[in-house]
Amino acid sequence: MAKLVVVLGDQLSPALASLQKIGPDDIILLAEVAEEACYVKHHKHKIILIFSAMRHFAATLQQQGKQVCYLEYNKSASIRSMTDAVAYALQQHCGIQEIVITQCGEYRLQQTINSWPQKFAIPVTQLEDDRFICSATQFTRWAEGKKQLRMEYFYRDMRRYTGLLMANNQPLGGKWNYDAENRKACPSNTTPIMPLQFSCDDITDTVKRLVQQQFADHMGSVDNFSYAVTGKDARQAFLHFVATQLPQFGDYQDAMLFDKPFLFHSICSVYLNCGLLDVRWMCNKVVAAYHNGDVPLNAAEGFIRQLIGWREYVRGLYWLLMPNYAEHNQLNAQRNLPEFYWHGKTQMRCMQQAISSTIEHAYSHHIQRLMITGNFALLAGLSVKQVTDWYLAVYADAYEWVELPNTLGMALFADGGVLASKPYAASGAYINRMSNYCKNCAYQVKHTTQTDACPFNALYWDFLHRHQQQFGANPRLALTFANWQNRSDSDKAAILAKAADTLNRLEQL
Ligand code: DLZ
Ligand code: SF4
Repeated sequence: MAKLVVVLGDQLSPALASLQKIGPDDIILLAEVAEEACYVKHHKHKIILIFSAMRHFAATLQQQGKQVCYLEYNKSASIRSMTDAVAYALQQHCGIQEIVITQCGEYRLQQTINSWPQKFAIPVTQLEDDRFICSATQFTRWAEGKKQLRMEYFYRDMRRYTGLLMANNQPLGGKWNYDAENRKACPSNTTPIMPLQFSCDDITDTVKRLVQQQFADHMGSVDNFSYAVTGKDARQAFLHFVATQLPQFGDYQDAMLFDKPFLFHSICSVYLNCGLLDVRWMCNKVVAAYHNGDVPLNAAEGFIRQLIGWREYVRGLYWLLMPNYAEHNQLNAQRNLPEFYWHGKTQMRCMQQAISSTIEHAYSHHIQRLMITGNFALLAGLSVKQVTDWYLAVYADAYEWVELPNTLGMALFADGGVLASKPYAASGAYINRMSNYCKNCAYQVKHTTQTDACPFNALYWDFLHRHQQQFGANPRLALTFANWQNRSDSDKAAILAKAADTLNRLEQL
């Protein structure tokens, strides 16, 4: 019985459930389609990465003797969606009696796939995506009956379940979490080793020309694309990270430095999230480096926490809470996203740095995403929909299962605290502590109401004042609110007036 095995652009793993037990008559379908390439305006590097990695992956399958139906992007073709692509493949290859697909990463597409049995009148088997360690069912079981779904407790269970960095069912070093040792500011003269860059082969060059022609108005330039597009190169990039950057990743996880967009970050989420890397393989390499004495515990634990903690947790939450999750807007944030999110031309040095790295590399690291662009969006009350669409479009590692909880929940507090116990709101003082941006900035980080005041400062107080009812009783914000209350009425009025003026002039910042 011949099957049509549909492989999506973020499922490029040889170990993918649907690619096991492929018979000689089975057809593997990969399709570059407008609907997937345009549901948000993806950064050019993201499209190059996915199309080129898909083409390399298909070539490897063909070399292994498998039958591949590969549809290259063609703007004028009638095949515009995955559903069109499946219809075409079924028409071209008679005798197919079943469609097989591994569960996809976005609710939007999942709904479409759910409509296939009726549409095509053949069975559609959807397999568990076992590239994640925690299945959706396991996560639901974990969440059952819990009042709060905190990452830390999920993470501890995942450590116990995987045995990673554990001995006798206890965490190595005696502590579960070395978060407090992940917050050092980085000396300005640090010269971190760059993530590996890769030159383009003929396949990538062809895709670059296609992207330049068809997606010219999307963010970024095709000229500086340098991501790995095969599993082999992605693994090399990760091993380079483990050997050269990981030892300092722990200390400087939350640090930011002017013109050092990667610092000690691996950027391997770009590869992991489209399937070029395998999470268990990565974890084992990190643990081995720790046991070899090559990386300290705070670095190994910090990285493992991202992989089996945060990553698996946000994915579990996404599938548990969708589709309602996407509709949350607890703080009623409605303001339009300023244009500088797209071009990066702003005098706020921190925002300029985070956005220019986004434009250049389809990447900025987690603290830039959370505490710079995310924090600004939170303080200014920018539209949740516009901000989440922006994050989904501009980052090469962004698919909705990971992007939505991180942006809507963590950065914007729009889920009302499902994910975070308090809003990640911060004034310029935090940014000044964790970066060297402020001394290169047109604004003065120590000023709040003056003409040259750092916009984050008045916006921060205004945010707290605006949402006093929501957060006033939060014990983690008690000191902050006491600080606000202790100010004189005239001080408060001046700060709120400055914030109102700043919000009126967002485009000019
Ligand atoms: C992101 C993306 C893009 C840009 N293009 C394609 C495509 O043409 N074909 C495809 O199969 N997948 C693509 N993807 C990734 C999908 O959007 C992704 O599989 C879904 O969002 C589910 O996570
Ligand atoms: Fe950002 Fe304010 Fe520092 Fe400028 S002074 S870099 S706007 S935090």
